[in-house]
Amino acid sequence: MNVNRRKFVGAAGGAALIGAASLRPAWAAPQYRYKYANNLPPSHPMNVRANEAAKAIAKDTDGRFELAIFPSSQLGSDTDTLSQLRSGAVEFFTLSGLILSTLVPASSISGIGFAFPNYDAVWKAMDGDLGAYIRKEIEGKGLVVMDKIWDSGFRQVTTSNRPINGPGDFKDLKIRVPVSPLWTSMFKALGAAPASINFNETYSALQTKVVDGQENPLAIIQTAKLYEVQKYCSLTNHMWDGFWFLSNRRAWEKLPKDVREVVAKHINGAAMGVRADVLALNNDLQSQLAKQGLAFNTPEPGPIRDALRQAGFYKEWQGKYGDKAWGLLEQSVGKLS
Ligand code: X2X
Repeated sequence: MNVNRRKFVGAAGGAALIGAASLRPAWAAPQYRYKYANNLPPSHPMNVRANEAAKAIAKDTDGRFELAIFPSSQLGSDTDTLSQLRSGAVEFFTLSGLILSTLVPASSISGIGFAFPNYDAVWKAMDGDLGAYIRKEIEGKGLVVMDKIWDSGFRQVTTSNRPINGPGDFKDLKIRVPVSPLWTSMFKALGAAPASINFNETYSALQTKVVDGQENPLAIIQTAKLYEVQKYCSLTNHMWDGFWFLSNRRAWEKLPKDVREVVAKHINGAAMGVRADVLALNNDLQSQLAKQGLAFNTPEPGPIRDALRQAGFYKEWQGKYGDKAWGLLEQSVGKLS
């Protein structure tokens, strides 16, 4: 009896030294269950890669941390979800830097029209000094942001009534844009009539002809089935867009350091997966979307860009962002205005 008892105490004492985590039975509920909200359908690489990350995080934290994913704006529009993120009702959210600019003005600079000629320039800026500057501004507003921005892609214009062959075709076009001053400003500068509408209301706004057009990367036009309610797709590549993976600060700081490291590692890993997936999709989807009924054309970007310049678009936004931020952008892409 005595021997057994001593053995038992010894074993338990030893286990206690190893730490509570390793004593967690496999069936125990997660200690942390954090909600991750986003605006895209489950089939978009964003959600495919987030699901992979969630599995890897559960495994590497021995089930202590669960990433509960809510795609398709299930928890609310982007505008609502940003408020919920700030209050802590939602712990994680991926949001376009352009929409985030309603809180962090500098974060829309990556969406300046025709700023990035290609992906090399995008990653040089966003994984480099410009991205670091924007992340600092985001942290300054009390949010936590992961290092690697998730790719959305270069954006293309779709409409139900006409192709865009040159800047003149934007005249009075009723086009849905996300809720962001930069987007509105850019399409006004092109002579269009932009309407700010959250993504979760975009399909129905197109279907009911509240607006005639919208603009998004092909991977979103495909996965959100926007081709069902649009006829033309003009490959304007007029701006690049990406999603910052954001966290509520209190929720993030509540996590033990080892859990934080595992989460950050797999979230940044997912970002790199999304970049590869979106690149492949945006290259491959044109023929599929053409079969689904979209009529494609490729306008010259030069005249559209000139129209922006003549409208004073670049000068205006350079003034808003200030010379420091503008200089960091031009460091990656060359002179813009
Ligand atoms: O709202 C959009 O168009 C989308 C899905 O591209 C963004 O999140 C900016």
